[in-house]
Amino acid sequence: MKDIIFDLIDSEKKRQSEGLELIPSENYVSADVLAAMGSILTNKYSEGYPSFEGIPGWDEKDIAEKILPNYRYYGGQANIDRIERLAIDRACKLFHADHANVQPHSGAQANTAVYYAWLEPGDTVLGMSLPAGGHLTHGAPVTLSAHFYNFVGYGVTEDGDIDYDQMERLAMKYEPRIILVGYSAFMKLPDFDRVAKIRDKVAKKTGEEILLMADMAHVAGLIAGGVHPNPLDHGFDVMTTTTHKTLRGPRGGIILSKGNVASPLKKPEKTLANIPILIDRAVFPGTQGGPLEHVIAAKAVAFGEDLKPEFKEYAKNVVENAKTLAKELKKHGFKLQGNGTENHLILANVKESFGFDGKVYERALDMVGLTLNANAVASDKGGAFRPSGVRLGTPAITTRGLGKDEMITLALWMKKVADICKEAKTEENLDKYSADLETIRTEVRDLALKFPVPAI
Ligand code: DSN
Repeated sequence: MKDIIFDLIDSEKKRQSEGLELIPSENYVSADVLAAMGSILTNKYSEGYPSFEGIPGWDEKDIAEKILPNYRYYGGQANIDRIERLAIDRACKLFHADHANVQPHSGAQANTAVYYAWLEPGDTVLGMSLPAGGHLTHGAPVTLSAHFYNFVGYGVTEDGDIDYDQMERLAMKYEPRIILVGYSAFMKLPDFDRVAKIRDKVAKKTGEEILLMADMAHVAGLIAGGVHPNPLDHGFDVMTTTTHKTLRGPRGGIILSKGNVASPLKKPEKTLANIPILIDRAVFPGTQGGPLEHVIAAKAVAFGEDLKPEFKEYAKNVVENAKTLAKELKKHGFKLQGNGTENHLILANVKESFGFDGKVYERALDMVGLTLNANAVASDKGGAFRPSGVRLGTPAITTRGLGKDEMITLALWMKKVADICKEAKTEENLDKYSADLETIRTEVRDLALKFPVPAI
């Protein structure tokens, strides 16, 4: 008998096909990425690494055919080594990195490994605070990162940009060992050069090396597509990212770095030049066991797709769609943090715009087939469970092929749903407006079905 799980997968296929995905951290993978992820590579154990050095002059065909040196703890690695090596090389090419560790199971694992590679317990990290748009793994009190390290948070200015002056003041005062630029709700292009100058100033004062780390999980695809600056081109030592957001790969993480690439067998001195080796050791055996080679294969396939010229067009369209959507929402009275967007993401303060909170709006939009998430805005008084805003973005709908006309329609639907929420005020009352919501639901479904989800 068919396992009920497969019925649920079919229901999820229907939900994805008939709705529009506006969560800015989600996307749709290609059939090839899906095939690699669902392959028999999941049967294999491969703790350790493939060749730890670059293979100068070797192209992808060489890697696929020649014997690679490796250090693994299991036999039978001939194919796995080549797959992982290709993932590493493609990632390095995409982001101009000297080294890539493609084994982290997630973005959180990637960040944890970088901290473990460079910090001692109690060391200070300067990162964006959570209410300003930072990420849980950047020192939120409930996380392991906050338990072991001392996080100091910088904020954003009125216009939604990083408060670089505050960052500099805090860096000079607390002398962090890592300065971290990264976020999950921020819509400006960061000034990486300015951050590098702040690092240099503090390093001059303390005489110590300070690691510059960028967590680019949200915008890695925009960097790969050439529409967002690359921190590794602007003095940063390390960049972490998930692979399933704008990169359109499988769920997972990677760590890219600049520096010497060499065997992770011998413990190197803790210097910035040795960061690639320190990171390899921190991922395995430091914080993870067996790598997920089926996922690494899918990462390699996705990176291959991201290196193609079509991906540049996709990245450009993601940003254009976000800008159009932001402009249309503003016309309808939505107040946006930063007054718009420079990337794929929009943060709308619905409480200030219309008087209801983000949770009511999230629920109402769910009822019409538009999926996004309630999110705190800077200096939010509503707390994590009743935030004042919603966060939305265009990576997934752009993959499906939606463009300018559809952004205008989308903003109009969002305004109609906001008008309903203004009257309903609470989630419980939304059922009273089910007929109005159903009319919009039908329109959303009709449009969504014209733009099929890839690989479904
Ligand atoms: N959960 C991700 C997001 O939605 O932004 C960040 O890890």
